Amino acid sequence: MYLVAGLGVTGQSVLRYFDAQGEKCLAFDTRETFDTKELQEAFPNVQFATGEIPNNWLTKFKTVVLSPGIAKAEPWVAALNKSGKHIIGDIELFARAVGVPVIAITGSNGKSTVTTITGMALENAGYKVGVGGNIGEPALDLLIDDNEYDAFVLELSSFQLETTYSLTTASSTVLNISEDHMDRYADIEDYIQAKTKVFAETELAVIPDGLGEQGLIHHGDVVHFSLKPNFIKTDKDYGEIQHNNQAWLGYGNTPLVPVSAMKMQGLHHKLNALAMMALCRPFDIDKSHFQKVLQEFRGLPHRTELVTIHNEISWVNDSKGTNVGATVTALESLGTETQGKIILIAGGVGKEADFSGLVSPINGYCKQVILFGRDQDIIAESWLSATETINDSIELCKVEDLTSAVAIALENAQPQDCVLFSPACASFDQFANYIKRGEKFAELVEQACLKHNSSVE
Ligand code: UMA
Ligand code: ADP
Repeated sequence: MYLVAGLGVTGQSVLRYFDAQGEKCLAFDTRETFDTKELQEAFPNVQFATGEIPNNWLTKFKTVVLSPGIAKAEPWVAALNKSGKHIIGDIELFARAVGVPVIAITGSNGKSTVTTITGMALENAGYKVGVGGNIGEPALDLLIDDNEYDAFVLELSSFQLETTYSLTTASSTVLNISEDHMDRYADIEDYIQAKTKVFAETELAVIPDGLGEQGLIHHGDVVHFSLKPNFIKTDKDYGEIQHNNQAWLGYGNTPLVPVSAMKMQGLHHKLNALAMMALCRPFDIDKSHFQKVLQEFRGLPHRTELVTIHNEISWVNDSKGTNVGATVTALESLGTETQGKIILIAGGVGKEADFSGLVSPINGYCKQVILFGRDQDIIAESWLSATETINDSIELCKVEDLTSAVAIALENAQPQDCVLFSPACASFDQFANYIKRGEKFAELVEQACLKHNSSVE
């Protein structure tokens, strides 16, 4: 028998999966206040508990299906493990049951974008593709829906990979590594180890230049991608190629997509596109499908998404910028195209990150930084004590919430400036998730601009 631990999006998908398989399970959530009534009605044969695992359950289950939000290091999980229980996650259950090729995508940033465009390219080429995992649709739900998929494209988090042991993939990637979730890992090496587990049983490892391959376990083929000049040496290198006096993305001496045709802008999206094309290599699809997707796809919502241009000021929502690396990318890609200066709004739950990496792009592109949310003091303090500190000319202010942050940005922004909301933090101190946070920002911006219009009239 299984114990399903954590009853959020993942845990509930596990319950549906076991129900569909006729598999018995017990279900548990550490939140004492969690109301199990609805779940009890939906799964009358499952026993539920909250707060603590009842003692008389301990002999009943052999395996714990752990939600990604619960750390394996939690004392009660570690104790179960020590007592001989197996600890697995939803992706392990998926791996044991799946019968068609899987593409797996992890990394610190760009996962959802690459997962989406990879799914689109295969779809465009005529495959029926299930796209899910950390991106939102739980992987197990894809296994039990009524579709007969030819392939799956999964976004996997380091948390999910920690509890996955037998996933075999047609291709997989770790897109990039920058610090994230340091509240869950002893150090960056520990985090890298969780991420690179994705290569363990892959037929094609898609590796960014500079990842550092020492200690990487992979038995399959390897391709690399990079935007460094003259990077391409063999057919297994993906990068930028000059063709007909134009820059193209491609591999070896095969150009696939002209850069000028891409809707998504910025160096990071060129890297995302290269990774996508390399991941599709085992499927041998025509370049016209890559071209179509990259010509049409504008990017996902809440990722450097333009909310509005008002009085020549652009307001950009990058609520999915939940770590330092993502915000650095957003500052660098918008900074080079903004004629004025950037006002950065950031803050929230810092996940014990090192925020000093933001100082240099802030000094390069910003005129003001507005911090809000739980860890604003920690962030400001880390900038003051960093080797390189924020220039005196840049105003640093701290406010309680996003409403005040938008009001201050509105007062200070001038024509040609860009107000960038890229928190570099998780949202759960003040919002349910990054989507709600991004929606709130867009709503506040619309209101602020309307108010500003009526005061000017
Ligand atoms: N819980 C406990 N005890 C704990 C912690 C959590 O019982 O100590 C319970 C909570 O009470 C809740 C459940 O576990 O009932 C929450 O589950 P969860 O935190 O594992 O999250 P899910 O709702 O299952 O959503 C997860 C991913 N969330 C996390 O990994 C934190 C979602 O990614 C993912 O979309 C979903 O599975 C489907 O696969 C979100 C995310 O923030 C977007 N991911 C992180 C990221 O992208 O950086 C990794
Ligand atoms: P993830 O699913 O890994 O969080 P997303 O595709 O949702 O990635 O993008 C999240 C943020 O990361 C975006 O807001 C963007 O600014 C940044 N980003 C996207 N792709 C890359 C990349 N290849 N390298 C660095 N940052 C990126």
